[in-house]
Amino acid sequence: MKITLFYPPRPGGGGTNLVPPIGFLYLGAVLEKANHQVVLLDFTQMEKTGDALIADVLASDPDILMLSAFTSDVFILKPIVTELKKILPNTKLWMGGPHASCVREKTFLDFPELDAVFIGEAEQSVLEALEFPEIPPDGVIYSGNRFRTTNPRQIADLSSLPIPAWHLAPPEKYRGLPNGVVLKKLPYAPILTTRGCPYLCTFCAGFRVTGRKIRHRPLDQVWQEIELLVNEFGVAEIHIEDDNFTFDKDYAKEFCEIAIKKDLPVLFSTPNGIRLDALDHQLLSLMKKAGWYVIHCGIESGSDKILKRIKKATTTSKIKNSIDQIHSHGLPVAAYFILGLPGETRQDIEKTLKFARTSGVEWAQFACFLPIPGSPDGDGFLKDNDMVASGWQAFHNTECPAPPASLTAEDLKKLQRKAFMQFYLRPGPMFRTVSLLMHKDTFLRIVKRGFAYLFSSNSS
Ligand code: B12
Repeated sequence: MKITLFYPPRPGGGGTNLVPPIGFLYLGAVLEKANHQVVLLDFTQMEKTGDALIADVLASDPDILMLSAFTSDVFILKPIVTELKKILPNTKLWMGGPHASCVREKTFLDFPELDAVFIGEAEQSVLEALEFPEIPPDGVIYSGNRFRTTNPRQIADLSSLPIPAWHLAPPEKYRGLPNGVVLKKLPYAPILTTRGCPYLCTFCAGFRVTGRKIRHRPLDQVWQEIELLVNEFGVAEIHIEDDNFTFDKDYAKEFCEIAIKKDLPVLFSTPNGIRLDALDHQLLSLMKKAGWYVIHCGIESGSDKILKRIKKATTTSKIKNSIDQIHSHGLPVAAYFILGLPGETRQDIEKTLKFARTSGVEWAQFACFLPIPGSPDGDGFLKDNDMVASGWQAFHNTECPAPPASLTAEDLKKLQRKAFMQFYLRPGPMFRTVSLLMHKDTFLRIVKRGFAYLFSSNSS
């Protein structure tokens, strides 16, 4: 069969991360192994819309068009899918990925044109659906509400998966805005070493895709992929995008020991953020020797009351100790904070701003809370807000769709601007930023992202 993997465009940039679509590269690999003809059209990095986009899809002449979307992509994807159904009436339209996994059967409310919706990891279910087209596999809903079970699928044994089909998305093409606050070398490539996270953070819906149980890829397979990326694709920096890379410290330590032994010309980063309480001196020392040059972490809030409410399972004093521990290894810290979490007051947010400045972190990113469907906090918001009717536009990642009761979206945007200004308009962060700006690629990336976060709206 001819299968086209389709990732929608993100017009306007809007601070979005342009990262090779890891999930599609896994799907591409299993489909090619089963002798299907696969084309990947990743419009996030092609900057094509309208007729040019449609022409590319038509040229790929698919039997099945596989669509992937974050919730933030839905408002852009809706009219495209309507158009594609008109011009490709005989092509099957399947959707999977974060949005479909989070809203499940409700995906059809926005996309009645779809033939099937896949929930969770889909490497096995796509093969089953191709082999037995009449019977919906577990974790798949066919149009007309036909399904066997709707529990998300997860691959129990990650060693059964092939190396992702990197030839479909050569890292050299991804030079836009990568994930993470800082990046040293291009080209970079994201990889997964584990899937799943057992923590219960109320703002996160990752478990809807990859579940609560951590599964590990065998390290020899992970290193086979890294060697392919470095030797065949010239990758200079590897981004581990796991849900929780350091959950199993022994595994993370062994990863680093192999890196030190192999000594490839490549740097490492975990731009998704790792849990600070998962670190110890031995692991940090190994990470530094292996090629980590910064530690990204999700701190989220500087208020203990809020950390408790979001079930982050840590405290500000533990976080501060971990930051000091990281610094004792000569590594800088890049921290992610969320502003406007449910129940927050202006005072709580001010605590976060202050913690960002006083905790000693070198880099900080402040995002407005997003009520992600499928997460406990998101489901609360969606009960009272009909997003299908309003078209999901408010989920664009530069918007503040769900400010806490005591604040407006505009208040939150102002606090976000204040957070960036107060943090970066200080000698240390300013010096670090200027040093980064000396590099042309980095300059353009940072200016673009800064503008997107501070000033853009999704209509830009
Ligand atoms: C790495 C990551 C990213 C990376 C890279 C993602 C990429 N290009 O692949 C980057 C940095 C780009 C990213 C960005 C964002 N992310 Co993110 N991200 C993740 C993370 C931690 C892991 C993704 C991953 O690799 N999963 C594992 C792979 C195997 O899964 P997958 O890519 O989804 O693909 C599998 C299935 O979904 C399925 N599948 C996917 N597509 C399709 C299509 C078809 C047809 C079929 C059949 C199957 C299928 O099969 C694949 C193989 O099993 C997840 C958490 C998670 N556990 O998923 C959050 C997650 C997906 N991200 C999330 C969010 C909110 C965001 C941002 C909006 C954050 C922000 N505010 O900016 C942005 C959105 C993108 C943008 N506009 O910039 C949410 C998504 C919720 C939602 N409903 O949309 C998640 C679930 C985390 C959370 N906090 O809840 N993210």
